[in-house]
Amino acid sequence: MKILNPATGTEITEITEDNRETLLKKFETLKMGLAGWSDTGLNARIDIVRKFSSLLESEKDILAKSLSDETGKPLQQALNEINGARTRIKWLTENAAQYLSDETMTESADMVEKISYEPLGIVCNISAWNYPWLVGVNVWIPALLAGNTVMYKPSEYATLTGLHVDRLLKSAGIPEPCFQVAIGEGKVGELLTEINFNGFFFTGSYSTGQKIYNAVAGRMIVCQLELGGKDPLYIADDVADVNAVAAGTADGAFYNNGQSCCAVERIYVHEKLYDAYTEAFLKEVASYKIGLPSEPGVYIGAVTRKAQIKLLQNQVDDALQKGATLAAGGKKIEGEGNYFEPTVLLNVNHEMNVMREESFGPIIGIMKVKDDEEAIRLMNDTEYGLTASVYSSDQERAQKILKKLDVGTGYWNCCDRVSAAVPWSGRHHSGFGATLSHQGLRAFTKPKAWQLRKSK
Ligand code: TXE
Repeated sequence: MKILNPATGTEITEITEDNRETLLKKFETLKMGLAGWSDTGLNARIDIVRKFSSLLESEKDILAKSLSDETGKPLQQALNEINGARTRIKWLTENAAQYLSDETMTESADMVEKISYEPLGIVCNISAWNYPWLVGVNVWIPALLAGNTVMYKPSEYATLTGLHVDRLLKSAGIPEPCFQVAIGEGKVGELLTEINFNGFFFTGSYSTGQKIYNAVAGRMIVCQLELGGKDPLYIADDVADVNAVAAGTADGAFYNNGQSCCAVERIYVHEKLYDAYTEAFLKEVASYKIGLPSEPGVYIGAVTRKAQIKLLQNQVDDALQKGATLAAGGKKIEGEGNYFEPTVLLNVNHEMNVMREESFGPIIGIMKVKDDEEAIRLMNDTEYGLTASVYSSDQERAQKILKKLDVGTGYWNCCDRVSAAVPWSGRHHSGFGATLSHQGLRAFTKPKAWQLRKSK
């Protein structure tokens, strides 16, 4: 398998993909590691994971460069990702003892009722490329803390990062048979779904999530899916500082080239502020530096997958054909690498694909609405349900709107952010199950109820 640099189109290296035989061998290895790892005390596991986090700190420049080279992400954003991964690991390690230890629920003179959290066993994590460190940490860190062994399949667009993960986990003290990496494209993922894992944790697109869910459905095992989104954002008519809000929300749409599961994908603006907001938004977008990910100050790097350029162009063409106005960008940037201009479409509506299909790129539609009710109706008009955001100076008004939205995360005066302290979960085509928070720690366990009578 060739690893290409999406910013230059050049080959970085070539790596041998796994096949059915090598995957089965790795699975057998993980089986051998399970008993020893789950018997290792929780405190010892936490110590190893903390060591891993300090290795990330000491190698962050090497890791960021490698991530930037294989995904086209600006170097600074790659560094931010590694720092962000360390913040998540900190929360998970600080809270693991509280949420993974036995809990006594009732205790009387002769009876104790408690819960213990046992590892699921050997779990498989098939993962995405857009934030390989962050979405990876969400899964393999709590899985390992809880005593599972893990098969990690990084995306074929983040293979080098996957190999760094493996190397650094082992350097930190994770025993060889407790963590294995599966290398390859979609067909390797497909082969993994045929293997008898005790749980599947997938991060990626809706269509692949659906295939994986179908493939493992008959086996009565845990299957958790973190999928895409078409996340809406509403600007109410009472925001105080339109310029600051326009800059912050443009960042929510264009950071990482819009390739974030919780990127702002459609914007609704109250008619009273529409002109002022769009003017400030366009000014902000015009200020973005586009260029090689390694160049200082670059904000828009390369789009990771070449095929996405065609999807973005189709969305623009479809919108223009149906009456949208092109206010910025609109096409591929000619030359080496997968570059697409940061694109803003106005006068959009829900007949257009750009307001309904995930774009996963540097493109946004902005639509005028007359009141909160119209905004709520349009924000809910989607097959996805990951996040939604409301900007208003009135918390009560914002929360009233957010309560009516069928999403896993509601943001007030912020967007495109993930915190380890609260669950990360989708609804509908955005998937189900949760990572992060206490729920995400326990997602890799099966509860055992203990009913213990002290005397007969
Ligand atoms: O997904 P793909 P990508 C979402 C994001 C977007 C998608 C982008 O919104 O929709 O992920 O990630 C493997 N059987 N999120 O392009 O193509 C493939 O090799 C088994 C959501 O990577 O679905 C890769 O390793 N596996 C999010 C992985 O599946 C298969 C956070 C994902 O590939 C397979 C981040 C098959 N048939 C991104 N085909 C959230 N909600 O938290 C491919 N794969």
